[in-house]
Amino acid sequence: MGTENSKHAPPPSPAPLFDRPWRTIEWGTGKTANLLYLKTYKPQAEGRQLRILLHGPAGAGKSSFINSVSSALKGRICTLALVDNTSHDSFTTTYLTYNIQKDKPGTFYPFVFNDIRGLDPQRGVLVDDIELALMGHVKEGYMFNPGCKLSEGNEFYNKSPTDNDKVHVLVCVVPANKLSSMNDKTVWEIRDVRLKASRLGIPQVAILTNVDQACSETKKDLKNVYRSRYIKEKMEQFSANVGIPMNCIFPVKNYHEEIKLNDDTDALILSVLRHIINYGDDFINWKAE
Ligand SMILES: Nc1nc2c(ncn2[C@@H]2O[C@H](COP(=O)(O)OP(=O)(O)OP(=O)(O)O)[C@@H](O)[C@H]2O)c(=O)[nH]1
Ligand SMILES: [Mg+2]
Repeated sequence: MGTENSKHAPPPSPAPLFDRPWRTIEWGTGKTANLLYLKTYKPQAEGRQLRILLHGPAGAGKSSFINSVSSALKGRICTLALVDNTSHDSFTTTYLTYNIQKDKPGTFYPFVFNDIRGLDPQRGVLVDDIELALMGHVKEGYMFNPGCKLSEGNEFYNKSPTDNDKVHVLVCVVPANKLSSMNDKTVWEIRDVRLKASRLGIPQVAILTNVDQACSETKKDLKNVYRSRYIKEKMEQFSANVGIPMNCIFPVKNYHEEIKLNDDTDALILSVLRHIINYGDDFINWKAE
């Protein structure tokens, strides 16, 4: 009878964690090498800066990522970009550039972040406006209008963008814990933005936030993030849906409730940031050739 039952028993579910991480990073104090690299990074051409544009669904953690990067670089929790805890419309509505100050007053990192209104099936940023931002046509302080694209006659339309106004890396931010329930229109728009950026030659990276919410093993210990079967599946699913290759997709846990830094959280954020900077640097050097 035992044999009869076992014939119909479902196959055992795979263990939530792989035996070994499928991607390696330096955890804990191993972040020091990345920190040094980022603190000393300088684009080859004098006066150049890298512009990194974050986009993605409303509430995905775009503003929190800017704060997490700034915190990891400064060595203390920072709240540069305003974050909201209620999930309705996009909280960020305006096009704003975030500069991160270096240790010495008046000095800044040569990379900046742009925060943008979130994608949303009803009241989200228009894909056409994201394309204008990629090309450097959107001026600082523009309040996105979900009903109508920024027109050339508008005072916030930058008619002659400089190289520094243009975007050098596009980062798509999506929450790992809500990927399965993401609206079809949003997935389609992410793909559309990707195609538009590709036509401009702009490198693209995706960040999967909220890995702590998506996987309990990762919540217990962030070092499990590259051992988590679930997180890897989510990354593969996102890659298949929007076409971004796996080596350009990175899981992240943002600082969201902490008042003190954590070495592992920093290590993951700084390793992602180093990849973003490298992709952007390759792009500006390629454009300069
Ligand atoms: N647990 C957890 N919460 C996060 C993480 N990232 C962001 N959050 C929380 O998610 C909520 C939304 O984060 P925001 O950074 O405001 O998201 P956003 O993409 O800027 O949202 P909009 O500006 O509204 O489009 C906030 O309550 C954050 O604290 C994360 O990695 N883990
Ligand atoms: Mg925001």
